Amino acid sequence: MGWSALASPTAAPSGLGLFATRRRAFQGVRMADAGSKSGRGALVVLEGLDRSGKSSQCARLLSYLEGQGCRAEGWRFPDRGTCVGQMISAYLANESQLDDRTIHLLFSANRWEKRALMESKLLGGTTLIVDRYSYSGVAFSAAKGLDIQWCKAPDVGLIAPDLVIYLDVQPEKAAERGGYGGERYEKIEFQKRVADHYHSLRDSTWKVVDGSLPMETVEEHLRELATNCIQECQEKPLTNLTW
Ligand code: NYM
Ligand code: MG
Repeated sequence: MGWSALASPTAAPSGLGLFATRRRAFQGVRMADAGSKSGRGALVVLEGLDRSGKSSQCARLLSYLEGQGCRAEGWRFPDRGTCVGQMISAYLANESQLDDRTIHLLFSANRWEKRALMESKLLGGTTLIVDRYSYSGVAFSAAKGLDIQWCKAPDVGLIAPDLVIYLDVQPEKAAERGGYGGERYEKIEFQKRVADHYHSLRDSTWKVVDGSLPMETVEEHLRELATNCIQECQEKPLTNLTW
């Protein structure tokens, strides 16, 4: 409700001119990266409702960055490849039942088990484009009625993102996009509550992109945001999430 969208049809970047500027800026990133051992990677997080386009945009952004010679990896949470991730996956597929607080803590544990690797990748100069992070953890669990402060607590001490991009799509619109996949939480009434919680989690540092714009327009905004972020945080220390 009333989020000021960064990307609107009237505010769309003016095509090639702006993009050429960004491209030059990005070459600056590469040169600085090559010349300085201390240049770290950026932690860029995409958040949004189910079917908001995050996964497609993460993939597009990643291949763009790689094409620019930037060392980058695509990550996602939940990471279903770990033992904890498999428990989460079974729960989401309705193959197992878990208490609401238990599954919340498993989602958090799934981020904690990747924290050390995340830190070493970032410090080693690799940018991580991450599809969902702690904000999903809080928004989805709080939408079930769990206390927000309780939901935030287990993620204190994870690495703080350098950039959070929220792909803003109305729950009704998201539901129209090829339907939901049948996993737990993929119901419009639930997604509306999730959207309300995302709204209250958001602070002034978040970049909200109108996810209902054409894919290419969204992609261009993400390129610009990520490029700026990578450039700006190279010399900044990593910080921990404190909420
Ligand atoms: N989800 C995701 C949570 O409930 N808590 C979390 O901490 C995270 C990371 O899992 N509906 C929910 C959001 C999604 C579902 O995510 C699976 P995806 O991006 O569809 O694989
Ligand atoms: Mg999903």
